[in-house]
Amino acid sequence: MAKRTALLIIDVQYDFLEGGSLATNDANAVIPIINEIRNKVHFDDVVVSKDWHPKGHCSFASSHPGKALFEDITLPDGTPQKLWPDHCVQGSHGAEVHSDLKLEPTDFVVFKGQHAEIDSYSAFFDNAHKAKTTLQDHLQSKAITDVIVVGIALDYCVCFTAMDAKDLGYTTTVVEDACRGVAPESTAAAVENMKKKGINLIKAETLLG
Ligand code: VGL
Ligand code: ZN
Repeated sequence: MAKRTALLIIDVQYDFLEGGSLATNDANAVIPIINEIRNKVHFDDVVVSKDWHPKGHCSFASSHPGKALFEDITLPDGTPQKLWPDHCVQGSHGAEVHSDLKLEPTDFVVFKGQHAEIDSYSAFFDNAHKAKTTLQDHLQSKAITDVIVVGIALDYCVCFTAMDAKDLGYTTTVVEDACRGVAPESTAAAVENMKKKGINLIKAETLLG
């Protein structure tokens, strides 16, 4: 099968960037790196994911009176859930992709986390692995064999997306310096888990050099 590569740009939305409700440290630094990768490397397909929650989403601490921010709970269906500040509410400014990120009309936008009762860190499946997004059908329609994953957050949505991509049979690469994580410990653990799974972790210079 001919190698065909997609760039997956994960959740570069205002709420995860500096000043956002769930800002990750130094997050805006990924934007020029991702833009440079796009400018210098040819991709057969580019996908932009958006965390896209309804008001009152089950991942919001505000939806669980008596529970604390960042607490780990179990949802009624048994799925583990960390409780986040309200973020990426459908139609809000915080849910928009940063205007400095270079986008093209041909980019494929995938929405995730739209269902009130289940979260979706991965751009492929919800956290219970019950429902899929539009991403896998899209990549298959483009005969994609390889994915390169960048964006936010390395320890959550980037990691979950890369793990699912690998399970689905894609040759999977994460550009570590084109990502930022929520917390150092979970980021280090995510990197180890991805390496163990056979996901390639590289630096942007490997693509750009
Ligand atoms: C994310 C926490 C909650 C992410 C999304 O994009 O990594 N993290 N929702
Ligand atoms: Zn979210």
